[in-house]
Amino acid sequence: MNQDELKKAVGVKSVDYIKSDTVVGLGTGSTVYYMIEELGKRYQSGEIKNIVAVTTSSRSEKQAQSLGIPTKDLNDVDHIDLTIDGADQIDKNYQGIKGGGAAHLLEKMVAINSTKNIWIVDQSKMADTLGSFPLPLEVIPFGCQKTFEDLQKENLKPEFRLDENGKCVLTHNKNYVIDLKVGTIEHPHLLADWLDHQVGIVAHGLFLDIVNTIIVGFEDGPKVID
Ligand code: ABF
Repeated sequence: MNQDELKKAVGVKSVDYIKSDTVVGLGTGSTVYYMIEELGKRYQSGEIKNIVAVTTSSRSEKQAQSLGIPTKDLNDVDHIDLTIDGADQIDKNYQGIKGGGAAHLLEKMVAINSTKNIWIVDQSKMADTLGSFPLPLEVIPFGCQKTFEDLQKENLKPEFRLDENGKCVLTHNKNYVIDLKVGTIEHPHLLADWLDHQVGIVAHGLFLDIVNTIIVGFEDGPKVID
């Protein structure tokens, strides 16, 4: 199986966890794309009924709506039963880095408001320690050079994420993204705590102690880690 087939296999499998009469958080990314596609099929066939989706990006919102899945804003639901999302890297303690798609602020808000979180990944995302995947930060444009310098002083190896025209990538909320290319994150909780206290940083991509179940795509089929 190629990487895309592994993503599809976990995306399809994860829909088994979505029950009728629930509020579902829909993540973002190429693996989640397959999950939403499968959810659309089962919703249209009536196998899954009466769900409402809270999405983490306009991409996922458009895809869900195009399949007839009703969506609501996070403000308009009183809870989310289950969110299914992708991840960029997961370590041996099941902590994760997300935000390669620059959607981690919305993803984190949806995740922390969810009773249960499932991540769906192909096997290449599993690692011993986090950090070989650059850690994304969403930063406020105002004073971003100061924020950048503070990150440099901490030796966190920041780089602004640029688009193909050399302009700063903009998030859903028109903020910038800085990627930290630290190599190895020995102490994710300490780093998360420090980043949480930097005023110009709106959200970092460390998702710690959030996930309940991980579905990993291997050659011989998806494996569920609870
Ligand atoms: C998102 O999807 C992320 O936070 C992460 O960046 C990404 C993983 O995408 P893919 O499934 O395309 O590898 O949820």
